[in-house]
Amino acid sequence: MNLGERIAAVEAEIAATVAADARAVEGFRVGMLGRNGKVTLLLDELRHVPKEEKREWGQRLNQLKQAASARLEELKGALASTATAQGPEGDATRPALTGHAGSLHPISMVRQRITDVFARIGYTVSQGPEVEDDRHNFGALNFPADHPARDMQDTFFVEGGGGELALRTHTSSVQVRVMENSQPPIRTISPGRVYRNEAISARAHCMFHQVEGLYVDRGVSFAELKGTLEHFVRSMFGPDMKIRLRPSYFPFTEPSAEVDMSCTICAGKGCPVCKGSGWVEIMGCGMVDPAVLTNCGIDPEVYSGFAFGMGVERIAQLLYRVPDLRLYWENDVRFLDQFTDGAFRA
Ligand code: 2U9
Repeated sequence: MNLGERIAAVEAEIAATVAADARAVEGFRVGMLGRNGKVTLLLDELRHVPKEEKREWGQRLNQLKQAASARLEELKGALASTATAQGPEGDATRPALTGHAGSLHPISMVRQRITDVFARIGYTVSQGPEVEDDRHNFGALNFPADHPARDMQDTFFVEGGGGELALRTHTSSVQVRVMENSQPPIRTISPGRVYRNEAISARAHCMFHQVEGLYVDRGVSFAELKGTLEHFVRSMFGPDMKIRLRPSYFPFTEPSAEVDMSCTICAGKGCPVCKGSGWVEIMGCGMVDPAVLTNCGIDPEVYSGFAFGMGVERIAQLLYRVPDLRLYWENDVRFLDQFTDGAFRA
């Protein structure tokens, strides 16, 4: 390499140098400007340059020395500001930076609260697969072969599953598995994600979270179902809440009911949210159909049971007045931060 190329190589090295700590900065200083540093050695070469070229090379080498000195100051400056911001080498009295620690998603928070209410009254928590077979999602739960839920338009079928495998449309499938594998008394809830082939809007999503509950034992009654749900609603929303049950239909429960509670916005007086009725719908429930018990290996002559199901997004919406379901999954910190103690604002 001639002198010009060597100068260019050292210039490039100076520009590319970074230093993570004080040792690296000192290494740069010694390696470039020390007695045997690259810049110093190049400056020495000026002695061997022909007289008529000395002025030109002298200028270039001086520029190189200035570049090395300027970079050294930059590296020192960068190190000083990081130390002040982060470490004890800087200002040790500064409060520690809390950073972006994040926080639980509101749906996780509400799912946990729901789970806690039932855990305190003796319910276990059951989990199961999100990709389910036809028997656990539909067949054992009394869905007839031509039920619309089994249609491609309502359910996401898994490619290659031969029409047998689908994303679960409810977590009742988990409770079928519990009943298949154990005998009463059974008291369990199954929280989890479920999927339905819906157009996404303010009121519907193709994925949401459910908590379903199941209680099977000798002599379980509808009155106990109502008492349990009243306890749940009062634990979640406050001791003055009332519930009412309206007759409904589900393939897996008989009789079945929709559960309403006092409107959280107007406390039952009537407002736009409850459309003037004073009631808002929060969940469904019913007595487990004897055919479902039989399908799952439990004798309906000996045992009876109740079941209920709710959407976690719906419960969170009523707790926090969330106007649009899509907000939950957009990951906009302006929305999420309202459920934290300011974790994202650190
Ligand atoms: C078994 C037998 C019966 C669970 C039940 C409902 C009523 C219900 C909906 C509420 C809103 C689903 O999330 S939602 O769209 N659920 O209305 N779920 S009874 O019944 C069962 C569960 C398991 C073995």
